[in-house]
Amino acid sequence: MNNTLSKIRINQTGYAASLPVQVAVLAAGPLTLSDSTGKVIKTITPDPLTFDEASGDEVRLVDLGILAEGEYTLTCTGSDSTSRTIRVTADPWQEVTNALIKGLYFQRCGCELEAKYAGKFVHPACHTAPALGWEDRSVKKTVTGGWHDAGDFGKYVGPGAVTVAHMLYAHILFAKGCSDELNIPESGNGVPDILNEARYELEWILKMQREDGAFYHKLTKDHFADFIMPEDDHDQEYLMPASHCATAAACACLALASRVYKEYDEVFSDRMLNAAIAGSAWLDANPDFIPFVNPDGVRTGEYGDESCDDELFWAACELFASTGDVKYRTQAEKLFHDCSLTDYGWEDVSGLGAICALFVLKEKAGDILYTELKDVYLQKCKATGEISDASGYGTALPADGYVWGSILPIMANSMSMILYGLLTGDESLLPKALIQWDYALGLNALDICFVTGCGERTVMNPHHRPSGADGIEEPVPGLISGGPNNVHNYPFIKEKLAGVPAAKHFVDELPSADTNEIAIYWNSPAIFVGAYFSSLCKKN
Ligand code: 9MR
Ligand code: ZN
Repeated sequence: MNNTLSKIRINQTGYAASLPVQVAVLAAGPLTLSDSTGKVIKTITPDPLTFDEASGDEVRLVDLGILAEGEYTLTCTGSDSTSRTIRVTADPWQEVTNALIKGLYFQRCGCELEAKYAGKFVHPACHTAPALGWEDRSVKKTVTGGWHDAGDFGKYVGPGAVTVAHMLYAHILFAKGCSDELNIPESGNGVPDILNEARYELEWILKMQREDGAFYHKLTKDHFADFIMPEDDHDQEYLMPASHCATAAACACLALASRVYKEYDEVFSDRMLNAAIAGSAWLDANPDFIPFVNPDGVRTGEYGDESCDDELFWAACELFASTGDVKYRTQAEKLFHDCSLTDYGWEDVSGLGAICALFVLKEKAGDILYTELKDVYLQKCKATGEISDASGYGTALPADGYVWGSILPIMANSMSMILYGLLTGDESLLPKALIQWDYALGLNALDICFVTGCGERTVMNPHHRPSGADGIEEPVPGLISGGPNNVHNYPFIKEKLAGVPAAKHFVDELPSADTNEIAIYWNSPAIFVGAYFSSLCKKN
């Protein structure tokens, strides 16, 4: 990677001819924009640089407006003269959106990744041995399939459920931006590939249900593997204890999926709805919430959660939408006031319930879940826009918000701003929603494109076992790095990055799971955002 950071930060995958071209500039001089013939078409009088707390940079955001298709040069004249090429095309982001969806194919467990789909990133089937119950070793079950969660080979129900939900809602709301064929084994079967890929996880989630309706929290070994290929990881996998949060998230996701797949496969759709209803009955019969903690001797991802109310809220909304049974609406109404409504990640899924209420149930949701919820929701979306305004780079994250996987709240805030526009018809937050997408692809304090295989300066050494172990220089493509984190770091990162500001607390180094891991549920909100902006770029 070229190590000199340009003073002009851009979306490295290009810009759309129908949407504002926004860049960040770290140099004070006047700007000129010239077209491919060298003719200056715009001169911009500079606003002063402002101090950006998250990065420590003096920076200004520049909106170049809507530009016709073509290649431009943006030059900052003056003592610190600098320039950068800007490419504008009609539909620039379908490729990266497709890559992000295909990234999940590369996470498939339990099957061979064949050259005709995986190119050079092939590997034989992995993790095919039966799993044992952690608590009851007499339980022996074949639970193959699903996606590896992240840089590790674990498979976790809650994170899998939110990943699938982001993909299904992208399909429901912006099908035009996520309907391409992706060259996966199911391609051409008459079902959109985004749904084919999500089904790979759904089939696994179904296998994670116990006979009494509860869902096991996760399927992992007792420790993380070394940096080996998945097919070389032969240690025993265990079905870890069931949990309330995993059960509620699985119910929600399966109830949602039962509606989406109905037109393609009614039997599969019914299986999912029945599983969701059985899971919900288990939750009703076991109302005392017990947070999941790793059993003694288990060191894989915990995905613990202090509350399940958000999972229960989401499940109630989806079950009401799929069954029409008002008991679920009553449950959701009771829970809604305690929900954030604008979080969409594994820990707080209440935003997915809000999407269900606002975009699926609509008036059917009634006064509380529609009218009242919409008011609260829209106010929160607006506040997200204010966070973006306060950042020198337009990033919708406060300086103290750079947590492990900061890409998630950034993409989540973009989702909220997009949905605000859809609900109100007011497009004032759209440029800010777009800056978050630009952030992921290079408009940031690190001048880095966080999606592997894309952009001029891209992540090369993600914390991802196959990328580290396959002997291929480039990482597996289409995976998004968690990005800067200065809240919860490994000691060696703390030491190495002492004094480095939050938005730059990142190293593109394989051992740094805390800043540079990839995860399925970081890919998926980016898929949602990418599918939306790609849908806007389609002519009809
Ligand atoms: O995404 C999780 C993040 O929010 C937590 O702070 C972090 C530390 O507990 O764990 C992250 O999740 C990891 C999981 O535990 C195991 N698989 C890889 C995940 C991504 O780093
Ligand atoms: Zn595997």
